[in-house]
Amino acid sequence: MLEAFPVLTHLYDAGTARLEGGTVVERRLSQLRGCFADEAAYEAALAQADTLLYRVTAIEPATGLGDLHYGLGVLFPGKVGNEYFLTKGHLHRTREAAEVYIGLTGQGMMLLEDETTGESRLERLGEGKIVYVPGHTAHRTMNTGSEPLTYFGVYPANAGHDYGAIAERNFLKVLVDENGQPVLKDRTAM
Ligand code: S6P
Ligand code: ZN
Repeated sequence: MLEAFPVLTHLYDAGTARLEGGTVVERRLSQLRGCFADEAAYEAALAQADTLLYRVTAIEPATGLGDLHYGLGVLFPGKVGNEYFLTKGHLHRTREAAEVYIGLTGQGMMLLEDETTGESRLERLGEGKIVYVPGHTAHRTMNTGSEPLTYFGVYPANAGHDYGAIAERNFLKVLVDENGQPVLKDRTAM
C-alpha cells in the first residue's frame, strides 16, 4: 500500500550536500583532533579558525533486515600542513557491513584499511567514480582538489559507525601533498 512506504525520493543540492528530510552532521577542525599527522600544523590551523571541513546529510528510511541507509557528503578543499582535509574515518559497528560510495563532484581519494591485515588501499573518488568499501574495512575520505568533493554513500541499515577503534590507533597511512601530487606515506615516517 502506498501510504506504507517511507519517503523514497529526495531533492538534493550537491553544492551544500543537503538532502531534504535528512539528518545533518557537520564536522569542524576542532572535532578532528588526533586525525592529522602533523600536530603542530593542526594546532596552528585551529588557532586561526575552527574551519568547517565537511557536512554529511543522512537518510535512514527504515531499520529492518535488508533496509538501506544513505548519505550525501561534502568535504571542502584545504590542507593542514601538507595533509589534505579529511573525514574522521570509521569502521562499521557491524563489521561485515559494506558500503558503496559514488563520487558526484570534485576530486578526492578514499583510504581503505583492512582491520584484520592492516593492508591499505587508496582509491580515487570524484565525479564519475564508484568505490566499493568491503566489510571489516576502515574508510576515510580526502579532498585532493580545489573544489568541494561531494559523494553519495549507501550502506546497510544495521551498519552503524565505530569511530573509537580507528581513533585509538589511527590509520596507518597518511595522504600528503608533495609538489602538487598526492603521495601516500607511512604515519610513522611523518
Ligand atoms: C557512512 C559513510 C559516510 C561517512 C562520511 C563522513 O557509513 O561512510 O557517509 O559518514 O563520509 O565520514 P565520518 O568518518 O566522519 O563518518
Ligand atoms: Zn561508512
